Amino acid sequence: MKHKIVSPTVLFALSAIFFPLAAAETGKPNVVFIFIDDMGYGDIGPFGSTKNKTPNLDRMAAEGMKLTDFYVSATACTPSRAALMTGCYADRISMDGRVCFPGEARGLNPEETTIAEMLKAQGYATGCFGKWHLGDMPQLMPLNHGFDEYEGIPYSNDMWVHLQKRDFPPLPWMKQDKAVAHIPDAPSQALLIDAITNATVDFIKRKKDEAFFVYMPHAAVHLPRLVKKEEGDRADGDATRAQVEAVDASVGRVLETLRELGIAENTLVFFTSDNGPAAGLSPAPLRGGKGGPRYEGNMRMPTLAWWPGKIPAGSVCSEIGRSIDIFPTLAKLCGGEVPTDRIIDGKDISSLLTNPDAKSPHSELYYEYEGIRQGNWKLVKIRKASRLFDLATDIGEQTDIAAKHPEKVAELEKLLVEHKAKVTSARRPAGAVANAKPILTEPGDLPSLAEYMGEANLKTVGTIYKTPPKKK
Ligand SMILES: [Ca+2]
Repeated sequence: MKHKIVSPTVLFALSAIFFPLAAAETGKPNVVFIFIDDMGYGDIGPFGSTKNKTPNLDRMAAEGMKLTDFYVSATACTPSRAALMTGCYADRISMDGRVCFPGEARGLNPEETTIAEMLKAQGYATGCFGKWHLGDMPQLMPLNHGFDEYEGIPYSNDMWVHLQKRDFPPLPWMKQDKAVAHIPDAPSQALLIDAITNATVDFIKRKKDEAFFVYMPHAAVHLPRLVKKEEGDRADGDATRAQVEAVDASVGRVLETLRELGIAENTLVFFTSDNGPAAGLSPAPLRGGKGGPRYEGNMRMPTLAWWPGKIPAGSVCSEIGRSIDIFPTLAKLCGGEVPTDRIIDGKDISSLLTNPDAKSPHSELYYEYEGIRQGNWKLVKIRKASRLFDLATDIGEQTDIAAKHPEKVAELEKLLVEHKAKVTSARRPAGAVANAKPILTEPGDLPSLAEYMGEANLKTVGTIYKTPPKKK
């Protein structure tokens, strides 16, 4: 049994299990958090893309808020997700560094408290639909981290049989704790966006009369990028553009479902990405990409928040917000409790969403241990050397002004060293599971996801291999 934090709201939570109340009746908002994989700052219309057509995200921004200075806490899937789920730096909970692999013993520690557990204690129905990637052993999966329902892939869609030079087990499509299909082919990859959206919409429809939390981590736009032929055709055969546009359509379906059910005004929807852009995607006008040095484009994400009637329509927030702030922010908005028996790094930024004059609680922002922002000063470490930029005049981090401002460099370096010392001196362990093994060793009689969805003959556009396009 997992340790549960005893709270005065337990009675309420228990009563909510037997007498579920719609969000409108409880005064607590529903929450849908949409987390895209590897999408860059410049990939959607509201953030300046002219290549990708994203009418649904354009509308979401027009009806809600664009957050221009919202950051994730890491530059790869696993640490970024661990930080979001717990409100803690990935390093704090030993989920930094490399990503989780199939059948690995390591994952998000069940002793940590996730957003789902925090909201479940408040009577929320909780669902996770999409790519988890915080450990694939049962003890580490969503059902043991506060989610009532789970459907999706347990780790990245490139950890599959077609990734050359690696011997991966069959990639399962999970429903609750069982593999119900697997992903061996292009049609199954091309259906991931639909499958995740179908599960999300179905959950929202079933839970419309309760307060609910949906975590929707899309597998897109991570390589391999495969799309349905009609999606590819609409994007002139460009599978990357087609995937971004399919993600846009998915967001449109979710928002339309909320409108049709009459619960839009009581639902907070976030849209952001888990790290900087992978090959073929865009950080514009920022510098950076997935992994690599901590330039803005590596960790500043295209972020939207939508809550009709609560978040001012067409608003722009340029205050610093962080993915680790989502946990305490939702605790504030939904009446939940932030654990007090351990360090939680995130801070409540709920006022930024509803008050145009609100200021960020962050005087400094840290890019893991490789960078720091203070106001418009940005220091980034490149092979141990410090580069300094003025983001007010140089958002693309092109002109290093470290030599002109040695005192600012010294001040920021000192803060960065102190930050690292503070986090590393109070790290908690990752989860570790004995006798870890892959979920599937052979597909056996399992259908492919395409067969499972009745689309075995689906035509696709894109390539099944991971090999990224050559840089121009
Ligand atoms: Ca990612």
